[in-house]
This record gives sequence, C-alpha cells and structure tokens, in this order.
Amino acid sequence: MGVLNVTPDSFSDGGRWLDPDAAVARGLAMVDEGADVVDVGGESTRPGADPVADDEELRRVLPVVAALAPHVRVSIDTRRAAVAEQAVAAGATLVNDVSASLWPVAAAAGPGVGWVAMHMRGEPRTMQQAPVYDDVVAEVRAFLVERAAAARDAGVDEVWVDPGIGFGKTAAHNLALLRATRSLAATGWPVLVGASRKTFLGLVTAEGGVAAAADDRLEASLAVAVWAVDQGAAMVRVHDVRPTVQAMRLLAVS
Ligand code: HH2
Repeated sequence: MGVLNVTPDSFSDGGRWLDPDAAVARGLAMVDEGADVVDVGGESTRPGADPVADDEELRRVLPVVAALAPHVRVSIDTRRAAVAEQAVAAGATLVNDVSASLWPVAAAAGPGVGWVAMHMRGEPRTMQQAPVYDDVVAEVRAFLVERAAAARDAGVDEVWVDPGIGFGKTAAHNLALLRATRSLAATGWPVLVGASRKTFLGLVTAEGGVAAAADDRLEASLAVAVWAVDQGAAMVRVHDVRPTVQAMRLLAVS
C-alpha cells in the first residue's frame, strides 16, 4: 500500500502532493513501482496535528480518488464517515480508518468495499502525551478483534486489522507490537502494518544521540517492512514503494 497524503502538513510528504495533478501523478508512479493499493489521505494524523473540516478534506481527496480509481485499488485514509462515503462513491474500495469506527460505511457500501480497523489511543492532537498500557499487545489485539468481529457481523466481507504504529504509543510500545505481529496474524484477520518513516525508527537507530530525519529512515523502514511481512503481516503501508517491492520480491523467494 503506497501512501499518498494530499495534505500541507503530513510528517513526511506534507505539501508535496497538495496539488491534485501532482498527487495523481505520484499515485500513478506508485502503481508503476508496484503498489497494489494507493492510500489517499486528506488529513494529517501525525502527533499534534489539528483536525481539518469535512469539506476541506473532501476537496483534497475526491478528485485524486476519482482519477486513480480506474488504474489501481484506492483506499481512503479518513476518520470521517462523510469523507469515506463520498470517496467510495468516487471509486475507493477500501476504507482505511484510523478511528476504527467507520465499518458501517463499508457495510452500507456492500460487497467489494473493505475496511481497515486501526488501533489508536486518544486522538492525534494529544495521543503522544505519555501513553500508558498495562499490556500493549493484549490490549491492542483485544480491541482490534472486537472491532473486526463487529464489522463482520454488520456484513463487511473484507476486514483488516492494524496495530496503529505510532498512534498513542512509545517506541517501546511500537517495538512490542511489531514483535507480536505473528500473534496478531494468528487471530485470522489479515494484518496491515504502517511503520514507514515513523519517528520511533529515528529514535531506535539514532547515531550519537541524533535521530534520523523522516526522509532519512528508508533503511529502517525497509527492515521493519520485511520483518512485519516475515512475521505474518499481509500488507505494509509505505512511502517508498519501489524499494519496498524489491525487498518483498526477495522475501517471497526466501
Ligand atoms: N499511519 C498514518 C496514517 N494512516 N493508516 C493505517 N492503516 N496505518 C498506519 O500506520 C497509518 C495510517 C500516519 O502516517 P502518514 O500518513 O505518513 O502521515 P500523516 O498522518 O502525517 O499524514
């Protein structure tokens, strides 16, 4: 899954694809690079980000979704029902939901529209303020399994679960969740992991106390993608499609 943020403020590609033509060109380039899904988002959910209004989010994503949908499977990365509904009407067939609450939209859309339940503690503006869990792996897994079952019971025929790396989690929480990918996959739900370029990668790989900047975390992102898929993840959400596809091809013959 290739990341396409049509936003001014995403942590890694903010402002690069705000122009719809540039966003569509980037999406098509990711298809050439081997992406199976292009994940279009119109609101940054990075820690500390301010929410955007529905109509602004719609204005950003709808033309991009409509232009890409004939060429590739498009997912809509949103927390808002109205945005998910209109993006599906414009051709998106996967609702990538960091709020894990929009399964009724996928259910109402009927067969062929899937839903990703992602775990988040709190909301983006405040979620990194000292997150605490008794047992992060057990809590995240229980939450996702409950939401996934609710979606299935509502009639959604394609449900993914995602531990929500970086969403209300410390670096230690993220690493514990990644180590537990196999146990999450053992629930039977297909697992999506989005760790690409995230802050904890810079912290874990810091040299001389200096953390790598977001666009200098490719090697660490590749290592996590390979690790996650080797442990049972069925999809990874990444900014750097070509290198990730190359790594996955190698993993597939290992
Ligand atoms: N991470 C981000 C956004 N959407 N969706 C899923 N399913 N899993 C994730 O880990 C995930 C996600 C945050 O990353 P990004 O879109 O690159 O940045 P921003 O939120 O600043 O736009």
